[in-house]
Amino acid sequence: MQNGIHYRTCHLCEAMCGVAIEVQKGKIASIKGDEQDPLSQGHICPKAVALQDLHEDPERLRKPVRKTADGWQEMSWDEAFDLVASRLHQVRSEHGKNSVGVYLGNPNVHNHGALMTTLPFLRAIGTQNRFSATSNDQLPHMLASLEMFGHQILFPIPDIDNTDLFICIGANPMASNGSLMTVPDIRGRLKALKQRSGKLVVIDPRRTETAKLADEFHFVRPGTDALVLMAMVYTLFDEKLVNPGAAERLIRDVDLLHLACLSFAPDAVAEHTGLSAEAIRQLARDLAGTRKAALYTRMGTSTQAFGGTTTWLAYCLNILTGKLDIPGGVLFTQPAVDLVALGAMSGQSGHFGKRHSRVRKLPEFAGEYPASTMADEILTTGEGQVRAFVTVAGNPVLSSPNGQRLDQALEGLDFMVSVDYYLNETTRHADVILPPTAALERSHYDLIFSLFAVRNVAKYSEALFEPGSETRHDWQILLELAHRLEQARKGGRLPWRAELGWQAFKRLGPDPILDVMLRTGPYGANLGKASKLVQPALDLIMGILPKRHPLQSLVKLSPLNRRWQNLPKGLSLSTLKDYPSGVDLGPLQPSLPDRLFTRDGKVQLAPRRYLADVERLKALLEQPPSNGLRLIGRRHVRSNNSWMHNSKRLVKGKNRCTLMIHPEDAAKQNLSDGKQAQIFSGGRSVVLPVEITEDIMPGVVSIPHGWGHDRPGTGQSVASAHAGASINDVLDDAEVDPVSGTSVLNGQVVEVKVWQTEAQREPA
Ligand SMILES: Nc1nc2c(c(=O)[nH]1)N[C@H]1C(S)=C(S)[C@@H](COP(=O)(O)OP(=O)(O)OC[C@H]3O[C@@H](n4cnc5c(=O)[nH]c(N)nc54)[C@H](O)[C@@H]3O)O[C@H]1N2
Ligand SMILES: Nc1nc2c(c(=O)[nH]1)N[C@H]1C(S)=C(S)[C@@H](COP(=O)(O)OP(=O)(O)OC[C@H]3O[C@@H](n4cnc5c(=O)[nH]c(N)nc54)[C@H](O)[C@@H]3O)O[C@H]1N2
Ligand code: SF4
Ligand SMILES: [Mo]
Repeated sequence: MQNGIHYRTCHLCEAMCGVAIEVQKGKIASIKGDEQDPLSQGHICPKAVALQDLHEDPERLRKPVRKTADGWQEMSWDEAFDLVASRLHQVRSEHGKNSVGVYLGNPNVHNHGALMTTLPFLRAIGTQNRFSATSNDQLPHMLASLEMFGHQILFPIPDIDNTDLFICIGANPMASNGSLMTVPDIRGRLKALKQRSGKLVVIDPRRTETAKLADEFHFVRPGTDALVLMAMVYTLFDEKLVNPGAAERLIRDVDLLHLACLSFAPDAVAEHTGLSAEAIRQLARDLAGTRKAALYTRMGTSTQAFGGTTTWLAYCLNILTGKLDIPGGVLFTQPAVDLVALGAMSGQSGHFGKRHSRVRKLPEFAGEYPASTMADEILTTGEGQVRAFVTVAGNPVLSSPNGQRLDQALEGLDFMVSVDYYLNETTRHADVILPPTAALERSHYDLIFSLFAVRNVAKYSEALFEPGSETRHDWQILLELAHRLEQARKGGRLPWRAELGWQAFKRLGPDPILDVMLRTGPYGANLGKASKLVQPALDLIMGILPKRHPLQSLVKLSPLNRRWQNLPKGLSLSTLKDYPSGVDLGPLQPSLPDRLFTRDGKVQLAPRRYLADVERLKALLEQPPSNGLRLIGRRHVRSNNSWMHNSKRLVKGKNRCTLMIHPEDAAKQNLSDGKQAQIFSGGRSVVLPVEITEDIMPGVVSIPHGWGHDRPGTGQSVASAHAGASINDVLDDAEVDPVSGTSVLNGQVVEVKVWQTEAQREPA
């Protein structure tokens, strides 16, 4: 593009804000919010302008590079693909397919091309040693969705625009812009909540940016939310407030949940949690007594010792009080590309614990082992040891617990390749780095985040800049590697039919597939008058067929789905191109029982694996509340996980990578503001400046994640100049939530002391 305004979706976080990028003479002149975007209506956060920094960053890799004795050397794509495929194949031939490990990072889910080629790529590698950011993140939500609703990506989304009570636990959307709740302009939406006399309640160990807007705020001790939620369940039964409303006939095992909560009266849990018994009872009463209400939990309650059970209980509370599937409560979305229905149709609604990891016997989830055990699988010798590794859009050295151990593990590999455009803490261990095109050089459609949006919307953005002839998209890289690996395994050319498939995808790319998905999706082809004839016949057939017949799901997924007939039809790639700011498909709507994928068509309120965890929760009650300091994480609106710190505009200003500590705890250790503190756990430690604040609960300290850019051999000079330290260098990878296998990133016990330099410790 030479001159003009380009409309697209910002792909940096989950909020899907519409941006208007002004281009002059082939360069970005400005980036503003797109007022016409139906979801974000002009809102953007400070990160949006960094889209330009990312695009123009001279340190962003643009050609494949190989590590040599004389440093990194550029190579051609053909050489790079040959080298990578032959080395991976060699390791696989010598040591078996599980000797290759793969880690998929977060930006993959913001990239429809990469998403469509991940499966063939993983299949071609054939390993069981797969890992991703999921187990450092939303796994407990996926597990609860799978166990309770029968589908791992069917999430109940808070209808924040219509609710009258929003209870936000372990999430800070004012910094994160929401997660498993795509909600641009959370500030505006919370303001609107107040204007209609609604109420915001926040429960968090830190008085966060979101808490500062709350009508009611409670400190909670890290890792004890499950006690609070159990006591709320107890109160509902005790005070006869259970009323699932219309969903009642769809729920099973209410009595089992009742039995499970009996040991958790508010008076029994209060001291452990930091909330008073009366506050807990009142929360339960408010939730039950407000018709339109939504209780929402996220990172702080998911990546902690009771991540699985806490997330389950949060879902239960919404169900017991009749919030599931009602406007203003929590609802399932109906996106234009319905990955939920597509997944179910192809038998991919999810699985858990089908096999266990070699070293620590941790359960797989959706075919992946917990990221916490990545280093074990690389470092522990024996049959099945990981000797070659692939990372795609991930920086696990900074994002997974015990990063330094992972650092060592990656350094000892026989071969490593990273698909990434930065030379960072993880990719510096690679033998070859394959850099994809920049985001503005490719088209964009949010396959995943449309599933979480607080309104149904669809938006397609074309590439803003022509990719250079020497660059490759993520999907091209993954597809090419997959193809070569398949060929290597088969010892030559593939059968012609298979070959034809590869060639077709290579030529066409992901967008024609997206087009087919849109056209055959619930807002797809407009049948016009024909539907008058087709529909009654179809209704008859559907009435006769068993509920779980494949044809049922096919119709539900398709434009024949009656529920959506009053909405605009005829979505395709070309219609979306006519609406560059996106198409509004309306507010979230009730969808039960159609949208349930459980075997008996019911919501499972008390799955066994959660009931089995109740004993562990009881044991927590028997321990005295610990007096060690509990370490938690945090996010800041000008940062994005580990990879946006090379933008000067984002890192400028005061250092945000600090240790937050309450004045009482600081005094005990003689720490003062700005002084360096050392944070210990096991043999691990980091050093950070102290930030004393009353906003954090006594007994709790906080460090943001994604920092620690002082490791040698990286190629991000701005990030290195604002290095900070990595919280994951302190966190123990041995701690996982036993229910789900999720890493415990919040609530581990640490010690904090004044940092004594070597010189101070041993005076000469
Ligand atoms: N202690 C602690 N740890 C955490 C968290 C926490 O709260 N506390 N949060 C966790 C969460 S929620 C997440 S999602 C993870 C994130 O963890 P990861 O996904 O491992 O890491 P990111 O920091 O997102 O790094 C993304 C990488 O992808 C590269 N990249 C960016 N865009 C693209 C692209 O389009 N294509 C390709 N090929 N590469 C790209 C970047 O250069 C960078 O190397 O961190 C987790 N770790
Ligand atoms: N600016 C910015 N935005 C982002 C990201 C980013 O790095 N920066 N990352 C994106 C990603 S990948 C994700 S997954 C989302 C995450 O989005 P959020 O879930 O909103 O993430 P956080 O801001 O980390 O909020 C977690 C909160 O949990 C609290 N907490 C910690 N431990 C506990 C506990 O035991 N109990 C309770 N109740 N609370 C606890 C913390 O104090 C913190 O306020 O954000 C996304 N958006
Ligand atoms: S909140 Fe910021 S980073 Fe997230 S999508 Fe919107 S503009 Fe982009
Ligand atoms: Mo995440």
